[in-house]
Amino acid sequence: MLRAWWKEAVVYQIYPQSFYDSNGDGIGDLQGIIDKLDYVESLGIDVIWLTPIYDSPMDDNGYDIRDYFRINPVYGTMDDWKTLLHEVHARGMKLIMDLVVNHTSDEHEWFVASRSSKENDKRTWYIWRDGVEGGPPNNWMSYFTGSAWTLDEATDQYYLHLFSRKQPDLNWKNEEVRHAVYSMMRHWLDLGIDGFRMDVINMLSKAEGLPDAEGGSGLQFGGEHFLNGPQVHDFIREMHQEVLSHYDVMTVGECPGTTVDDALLYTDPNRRELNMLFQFEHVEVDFEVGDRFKKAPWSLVEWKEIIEKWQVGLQGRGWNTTYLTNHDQPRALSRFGNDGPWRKASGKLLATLLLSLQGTPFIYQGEEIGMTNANFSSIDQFRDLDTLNVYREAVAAGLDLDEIMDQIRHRSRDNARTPMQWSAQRYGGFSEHEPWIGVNENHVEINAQADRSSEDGIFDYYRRLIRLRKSTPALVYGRFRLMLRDDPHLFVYERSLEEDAGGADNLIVVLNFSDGVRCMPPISISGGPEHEVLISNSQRSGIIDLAKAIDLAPYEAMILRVQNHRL
Ligand code: TEU
Ligand code: CA
Repeated sequence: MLRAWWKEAVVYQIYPQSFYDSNGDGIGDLQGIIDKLDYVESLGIDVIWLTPIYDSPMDDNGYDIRDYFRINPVYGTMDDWKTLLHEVHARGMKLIMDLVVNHTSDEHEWFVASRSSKENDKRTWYIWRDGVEGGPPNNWMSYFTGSAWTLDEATDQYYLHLFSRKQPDLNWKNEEVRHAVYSMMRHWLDLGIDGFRMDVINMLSKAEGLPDAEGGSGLQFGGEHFLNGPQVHDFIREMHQEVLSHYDVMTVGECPGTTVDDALLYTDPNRRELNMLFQFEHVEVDFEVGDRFKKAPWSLVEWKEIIEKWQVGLQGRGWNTTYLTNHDQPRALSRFGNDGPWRKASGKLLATLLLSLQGTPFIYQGEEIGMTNANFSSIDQFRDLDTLNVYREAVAAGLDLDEIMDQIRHRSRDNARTPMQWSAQRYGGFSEHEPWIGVNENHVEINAQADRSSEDGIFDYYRRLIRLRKSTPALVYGRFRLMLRDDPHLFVYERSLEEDAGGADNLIVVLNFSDGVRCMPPISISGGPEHEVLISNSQRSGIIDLAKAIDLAPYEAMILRVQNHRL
């Protein structure tokens, strides 16, 4: 398999407003990130992904960009940003920026011009249509609830917004729009950044004629007409040719509603589109069909199947990311692990999974110290517009609010957006001032300082895992093979690298996804039964004989290497 630096990299995602506040206004900022770069470096990180820090009215926390060339003053200045980039590079790390070009803010000068009159030369930069029978042009729904269309009084036409009404969709069919985006990308690349994370990049192309959606369920109603739409690959290949091919950078496309086959189109290197993508199947395993806020039970067997499908499907052809959470998802520990008595063990178990699959791993801030869901009780503690819209709709519909609050507490994006817990101090050591969103009360026990000074810290386990991944090509490039497929508690797989790929290696990853002691039956492996423990979240070490059954402790995790394999 083709080797590449971005396949071997470990990425750390920073959500700036919640990372570290350097000037005491309650909001994280660029200087705050600079102050914590040593921390990030000490984890063993190669690449930092910064979510949007551009000028924005902050309707959707910066995913509504007013000016692509300016920094939101709340985060600092362009000079601060340049210092940040310099300091990241000085530590041997790289920086990738968020590219949000499916939509802009409605306050972006392009949209201000576009909405001013039907004759304006920016009119066709966005998607405007006449209403139909006194209503919107079609029945598509915004991801944040309600119609995807808003009527603009000035010209009596509707504009399309797949997200909030303050996030109008750009018209990618317009060549001028595409070239304006490309030149903006070149601007940032020429400043020295190392790549882009591309927001909902698979939504750029909308179906011809913008037809009504049929049916009426699905995560984003109408999605069949704009997820992986007809021209999306043409657009991305053009972007590659015009911009990306001229730089040695990494690209990761955020692609909700994408199948393995779609993913191959985006990431097969011969097609010259993207390096890797974020797919969502494994983080939607507990969604109720048609209602993403409703919690459905998830089973490990189903989860393993999804992960296997992606591991095997892209193997040797495309490339993927591995992530368990981000700024849009609940905390992985609360969701797939156990944030009660087994917090540390299950935090390490999830780390073991994250860093032992094929695909570039993305760690989300706080994951490395075992942060949990926000545990908010009242709706006024929430800030996310999506959450607030869902609540408002439920109130309007007269639904059972206790039930809605229960769903929100599990699902809200704010679960991942509470401030980073640095210490047991007031406000978790994140700020001197009351933060823009509440700090989790458990910061008194769960914080970076406590974790790093304890004997069995999660941070240190991540660090060791990252080091192991770096020194073990099989963890990056090895072939994935699922074992014990039907076991409801154990997630066991092999990662193996053949001799011809530059040294054979055979690893087994063993994960007990349950709070009980589980017996792993004997497994037979071509390399023989003797296995050396490379890393473990328990006391286990030395040689293990897999020809015998083994009792695994609750949430036990380990990576083993076949012994008699000659390197
Ligand atoms: O998110 C797009 C999006 O809809 C998914 O991430 C969604 O949350 C997921 O499918 C749920 O499983 C991106 C940004 O990450 C998000 O923060 C923005 O709000 C959104 O685009 C609009 O820019
Ligand atoms: Ca600040």
